[in-house]
This record gives sequence, structure tokens and C-alpha cells, in this order.
Amino acid sequence: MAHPIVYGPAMSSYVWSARLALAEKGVTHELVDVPFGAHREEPHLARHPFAKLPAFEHDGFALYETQAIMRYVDERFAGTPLQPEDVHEWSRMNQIIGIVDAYAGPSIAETILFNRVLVPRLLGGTPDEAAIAAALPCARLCLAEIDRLMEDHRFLASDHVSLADLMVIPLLYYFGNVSDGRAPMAEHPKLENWVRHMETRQSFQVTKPPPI
Ligand SMILES: N[C@@H](CCC(=O)N[C@@H](CS)C(=O)NCC(=O)O)C(=O)O
Repeated sequence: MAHPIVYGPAMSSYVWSARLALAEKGVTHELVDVPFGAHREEPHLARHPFAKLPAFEHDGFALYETQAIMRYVDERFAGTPLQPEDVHEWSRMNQIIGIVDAYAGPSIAETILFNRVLVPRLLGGTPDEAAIAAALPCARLCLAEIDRLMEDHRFLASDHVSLADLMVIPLLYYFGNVSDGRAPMAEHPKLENWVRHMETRQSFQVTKPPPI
């Protein structure tokens, strides 16, 4: 049986989340690089008509949207389940995934990290400081809410790792490593400890992108 394929650059937080799910399940996969820019052209548009990263393929089944990919991986492959059985914990997981899709992704990844890291280092441009400043309140609210929703669990939705942790960790790992994110992260020692805990997992180590 063919290995699953993830299409996208290793450094993308969404690509990283999809790969984390595969690594947590112990599934070998192939990463096919799609550099930023190439995602707006064929052949990537055929895989993802909305021109986003990642796209995914397994056994002739094509999929996009990170949370759908992660759910497929969890359901399709054996290994420790990545979705809690308890309905409250399962709903909390879904809520946190929704926060990433609707609020944390657009503010932290698409605005702050894009402008602070990708624009100067890969695109040779100047960060849009006004856009970063405008995104920071939403980023801070995401941290506050994820911290609050975590309560006193070991992981974000329960005492076991779930898709919520895998969706959030790339964003908060990156955010804690840029100047704009250090102070907001320091206001949430519980989340900082969780990041350090997630960093020790084998799945994190084997999927961690090379420095940009
Ligand atoms: N809802 C999509 C969002 C994916 C997304 O925003 N990916 C970013 C990469 S980190 C992207 O494709 N950015 C390029 C662009 O927006 O042009 C998902 O969950 O897969």
C-alpha cells in the first residue's frame, strides 16, 4: 500500500500539523514540497482549488483542509486514537481546532508570522508593521482562550494528546520564537510549559521543519 503524501512546504504550520498527526499514528509519509508561490499554480490548484497548503493523498483518495486530513489519518490508521471519547473533551478539541481555523491561523500564521518571518527572509520584503499590530489583539485573545479552555489538563483538550494539540503546537511554537510573540506567550506560563512538553514528543522531533 502506498504511503500517504502531504503536499506543501515543511515550514507551513498547517503542513506541520498534518505531518504531526501522521507521526503520532506512526505512519510513514512522503512530503512533496510545494514552495510558496507554486501553490497558486498548477499542479497544486488541481489538488487545492482554494490555493492553500497542505493537500493530501492516500491510496488515490485526495483531500484538503488540515483538520479533515488529520481526522482521516486518525480514523484510517491504527495506533493511539487522537480524538477523545468523552463528548465534552471531544467538543473541546473541536472548539480549539475551530479557534485555529477562524482566529489563530489568520492572526498568528497568516499575518504575524508571514510578515515577521516569511516576508523578510524568503520574499525579500519589509514586514507590514501595521498589519502585525492589528493582528496582535486577536493573537492574544487566542492564547487567553486556549489557556482558559485547557483548564488543568495535561494537554489542550484532555489528559491525552489530541488533534487540538497537533493543530495548535506549530503556531505557538513559532509565535514564541518571534519578537511579537514572546511577551504574549510569557503571560501564559501554562501554555509555555505545554509547548515545552509537546517539543519533547517524538512526533515533534521527526517533523520539526529546518530553520527558515
Ligand atoms: N483552512 C486551510 C488553511 C490552510 C492555510 O491557510 N495554509 C497556509 C499555509 S500556513 C497557506 O496556504 N498560505 C498561503 C496563502 O494563503 O496564499 C487548512 O486548514 O488547510
